Amino acid sequence: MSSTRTRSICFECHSRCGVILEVNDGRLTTVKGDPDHPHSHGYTCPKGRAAAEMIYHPDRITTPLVKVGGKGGARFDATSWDNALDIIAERLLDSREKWGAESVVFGTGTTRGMAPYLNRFLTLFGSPNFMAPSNMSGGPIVLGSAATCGFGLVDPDFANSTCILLWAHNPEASWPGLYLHDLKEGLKAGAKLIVVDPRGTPLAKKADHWLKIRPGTDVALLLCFINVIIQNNLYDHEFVENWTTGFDKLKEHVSSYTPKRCAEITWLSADDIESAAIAFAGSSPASIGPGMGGVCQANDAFDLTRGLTILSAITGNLEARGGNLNCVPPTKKRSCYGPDYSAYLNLPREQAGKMLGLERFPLFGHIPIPCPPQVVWPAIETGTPYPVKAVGLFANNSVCAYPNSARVRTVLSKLDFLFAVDYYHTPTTELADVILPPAHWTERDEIEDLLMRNHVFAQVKALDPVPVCRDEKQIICDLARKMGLEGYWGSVRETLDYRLEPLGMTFEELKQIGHSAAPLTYRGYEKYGKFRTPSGKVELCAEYLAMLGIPALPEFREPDEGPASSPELFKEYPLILTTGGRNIVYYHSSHRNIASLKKRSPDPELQIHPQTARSLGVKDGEWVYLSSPRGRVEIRARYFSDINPGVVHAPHGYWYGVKDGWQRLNINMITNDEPLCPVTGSVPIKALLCRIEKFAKD
Ligand SMILES: Nc1nc2c(c(=O)[nH]1)N[C@H]1C(S)=C(S)[C@@H](COP(=O)(O)OP(=O)(O)OC[C@H]3O[C@@H](n4cnc5c(=O)[nH]c(N)nc54)[C@H](O)[C@@H]3O)O[C@H]1N2
Ligand SMILES: Nc1nc2c(c(=O)[nH]1)N[C@H]1C(S)=C(S)[C@@H](COP(=O)(O)OP(=O)(O)OC[C@H]3O[C@@H](n4cnc5c(=O)[nH]c(N)nc54)[C@H](O)[C@@H]3O)O[C@H]1N2
Ligand code: SF4
Ligand SMILES: [Mo]
Repeated sequence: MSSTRTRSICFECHSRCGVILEVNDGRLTTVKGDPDHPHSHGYTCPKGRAAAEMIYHPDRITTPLVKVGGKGGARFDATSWDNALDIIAERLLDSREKWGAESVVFGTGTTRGMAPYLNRFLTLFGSPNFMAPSNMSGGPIVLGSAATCGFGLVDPDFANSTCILLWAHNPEASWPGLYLHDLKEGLKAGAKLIVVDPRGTPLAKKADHWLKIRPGTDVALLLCFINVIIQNNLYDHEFVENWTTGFDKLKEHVSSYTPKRCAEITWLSADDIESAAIAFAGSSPASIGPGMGGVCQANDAFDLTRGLTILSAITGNLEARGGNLNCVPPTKKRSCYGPDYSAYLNLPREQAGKMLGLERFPLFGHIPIPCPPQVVWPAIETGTPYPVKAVGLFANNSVCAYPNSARVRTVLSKLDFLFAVDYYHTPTTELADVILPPAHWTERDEIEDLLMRNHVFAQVKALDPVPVCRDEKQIICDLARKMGLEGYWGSVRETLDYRLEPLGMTFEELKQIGHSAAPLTYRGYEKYGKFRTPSGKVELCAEYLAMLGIPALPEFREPDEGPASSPELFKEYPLILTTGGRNIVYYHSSHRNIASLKKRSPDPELQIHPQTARSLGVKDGEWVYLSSPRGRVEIRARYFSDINPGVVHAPHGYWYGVKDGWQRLNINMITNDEPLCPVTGSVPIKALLCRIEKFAKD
């Protein structure tokens, strides 16, 4: 028997834990934690440990497939790679010929590594349209903080902090491998913990201050925090004086957000708000862990992420040890979303200017993020501002992942051509004309530098792909060759070596050492004499934004659907709905077919206060309908006391194992894809209205 142990990193979620992959006779047998990994320190979760179940799952797609019987057909036939890629090449070239290169969109879901390769492909092909859910994920943080201080507020230094503020962030479920070790180190050393979350997560319940906020009112709370800090003279005078602009305007702007007023808006108590704000500003250094879900899925996501950056700045924590760091991976401009690839930045100006969403969200022109799916839909539906006819989706289950699923499904069905790359059949691949089977992460080489602080890691192939699955980088290299895209890489090795060039290292060399880190820098602005913003300072009041039609100061707006802004609707739908709090055993709609994971969380469960449930005659564990003005889904009520009686929480991603599950169990059937945040295009899926209807289910 031949056995190997390969050190790699897990790609089942963003944490990218270090793992040791044990392979016996060519089959993956065990996934163990790598104790030497600098972030995860040996940690693994059930998803990572279930990798073998995923690879050898009977549902895995193991051959390219083409749809039989035209668009509406339900059957797929096996075909060769050559034929499948020929079809795709022909259809994409045909679309470019008839409608222009911009009529072709490539999309990914949450990052599974393909962004640089797809962007480079699009650049050579001529389309500026790379679509991803960044607008409801990391995009608003990047836009809000980069617009304020020139870098993304994504690297809290929890381990060295004396106060940790988790704002809409539950890393125990969502980022255990990346943040938990440091978080625990910080808490062990005595750091205070503040959690802003409508739900009593285990971390919230452990916190010194848990602010059980009304969903969607975060900006009001943040402006009040800033007000309290200024009024109590707890801000960092020296930093504010030397490194910020517009402090007086900010001071004036937040002055009306008194704890009393803010308490009414947020359903918190004035004392709790005040004491949490004072605890944060009174501790130095203090760090902020901004969630991506709660913070980036709101109509005022930009104001919220700007506000968080301002909070960090005026308390002197930006780029401070124990505060929020400015980390650059060693790959620099060739990092995952680096400017060396971006189709938007590398296309000729006129073609780049056609990027969908650019007109509506002009800040994207300065801080590029991918096209939000919601701006691609009208181009498919009505040809506005121009027709999109062909889409390729890599690792994305649009139908279940994106709000207003019914619309998403109709939109994708209207395309002339759709191809999808996925391990398994999903409600999205069902709509495709061609499906391609990718290699699993254990079956491929890759590098990872996104959100890895100042590191780049080698993901190392531990076994050959299940026949005839193929590394997606190879798929895209093959497609580029067939389409005659000159200048595209010829092989996987070339793509990786290119990305590693700034390190002066090849992939073979990185593989030997596992990872490489750039030096950490603190207060880099002192060395450079400026922040990377138009004024060179932290833009507390960002006058330059006004030129793009964006308010210079963060503003609170009530969620568009809610007791304050739609009181009539509130009478019919009297509960506030927040969705998508993460579940450790699943990644979005993925993993639903994996038995060891499914048994831990078989059904979608609505977290509801027992008092509310009882008043509706709903028992713990009972199946009910959850309705919104957009429709209804089936869900199991689960009593949960650590939530406001007026608020319920529903998970996302359920669809598998039930006939028409994408309609019946998928919460995005009742979420909304409008109105979008006017600056970031974020979607309002954390603060909606709903009601519960009884039904009997056997
Ligand atoms: N209501 C609600 N909806 C939400 C959210 C929420 O909080 N609430 N969160 C949103 C957020 S933040 C995001 S980022 C999106 C995520 O949306 P998606 O990224 O689309 O997430 P998934 O549903 O996991 O779909 C990914 C698909 O990729 C496949 N896959 C996994 N790994 C690979 C791979 O390596 N290669 C290929 N080709 N395929 C692979 C999986 O089998 C799965 O079918 O969902 C969003 N949806
Ligand atoms: N296991 C697992 N891990 C994941 C994912 C996954 O699907 N599964 N998805 C990954 C992706 S793509 C993303 S973007 C990240 C998201 O990462 P995070 O944003 O950290 O997601 P959560 O851990 O769910 O934390 C969000 C918290 O916000 C709270 N919340 C809901 N509404 C509001 C509100 O209006 N205000 C405030 N203050 N809080 C609110 C929720 O109750 C929840 O506890 O997770 C990543 N990690
Ligand atoms: S937390 Fe789990 S799924 Fe995510 S990288 Fe670590 S082991 Fe993999
Ligand atoms: Mo995300």
